[in-house]
Amino acid sequence: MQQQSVTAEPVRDTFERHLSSFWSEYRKKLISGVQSERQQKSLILLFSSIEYSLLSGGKRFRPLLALTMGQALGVSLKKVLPFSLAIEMVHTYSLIHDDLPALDNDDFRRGQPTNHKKFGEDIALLAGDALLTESFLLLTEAYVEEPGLVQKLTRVLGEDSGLRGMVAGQVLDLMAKGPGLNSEELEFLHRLKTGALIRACVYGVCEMAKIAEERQNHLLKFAEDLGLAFQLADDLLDADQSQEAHKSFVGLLGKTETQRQLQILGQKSLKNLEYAFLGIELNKDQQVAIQSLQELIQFNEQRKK
Ligand code: GRG
Repeated sequence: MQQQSVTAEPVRDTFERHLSSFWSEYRKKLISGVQSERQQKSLILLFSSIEYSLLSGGKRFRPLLALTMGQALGVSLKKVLPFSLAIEMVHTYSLIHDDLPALDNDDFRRGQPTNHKKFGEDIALLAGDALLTESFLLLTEAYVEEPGLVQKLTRVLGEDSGLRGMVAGQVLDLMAKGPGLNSEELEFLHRLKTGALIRACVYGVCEMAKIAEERQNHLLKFAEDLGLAFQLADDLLDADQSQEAHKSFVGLLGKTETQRQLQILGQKSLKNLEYAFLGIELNKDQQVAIQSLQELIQFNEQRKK
C-alpha cells in the first residue's frame, strides 16, 4: 500500500497473521475429518482454490478500515479481527465470482490468472460459495459468547453483501447493457455494488462499540462516501482500458469532473469523521487511529491500483 499510514502496516501485519493462522487451522480441521485419502484430495483442491485468492494479497482495504475504525472507537483488534476476516472472505468470493465467464470473464486479477483459469470454473464457483457461507459461520463461532452481537453482525453482513447490497448492485451493473444510465442511477448502482461492503466494515464495528446513534450516523455517512469514492478512484484507474464507459463515472462525467467528485467525497468523509469524534476525549491510540482513517481517504484518492 503506498502512502502508508502510521498504524496501517502493523495492523495489516496483524491481519495477515490472523488470516493465515485461522485458515491453516481450518484447513487442518476440515480435511482431517475426512477419512478417505481420495476425498481428502478433493477437499484439498477446494482449499487450494480458496487460498489462491484469499491469501494472494490485495490491498486489504476493508479489513484495514474495520480494524482501524475499531481502534478509533476503542474496540480491541482481537475483537474486530474475526469480523474483518469475514468481510475479506465475502470480498474474495465476490471477486472470484465476478471474474467467472458468466459475469466479467476476466483472465487476470492482481497480475495472476483468475481463480477459474487456474482451478476451473466448477471449483472457482464452489470456492466462492464456500467463502460466502463460511464467513457467516465464522461470525457465529467467533462471537458465540455474545449472541446479540452475532445477530447484529450477521444482519449487517447479510444486508450489505446480498440482495440489499452488493449482489443487487451487481445485477444492476450486469443489466446496464446499453447507454442511458444517468448519474443518479450510476451512483445508486455503485453505492450498492462497491459501497455496501465498505459500509459494512464500519457498521459492524459501530455495533461492537455501541456508540450513540448520532455518532454512528456520521460514521456511516463517512463510510458510504468513502465507498463511493473507492469506486470513483477505480474508474479513474480503469479509464483508459474500460470497455464499459457507460457504466463508469469517467465515461459519464469525464476525468476532470470525476476527479473533482472524488475530492468532494473525500472532504465529506473527513467532515463526518471529525463530527463523529467531536467533543470526545481520546487516548493516544485513538488519535493515531483517526489519523490513519484520514490517511485511508487520501490513500484512496491517490492510489495506483
Ligand atoms: C459477484 C455478487 C458478486 C459481486 C461482485 C465487488 C464486485 C461485485 C465486483 C468487483 C468488480 C470491481 C472491479 C469493482 C470495482 C471496485 C472493486 C470492488 C474493486 C476490487 O476491490 P479491491 O480494489 O481489490 O479492494 P483487492 O485486489 O485490493 O482486494
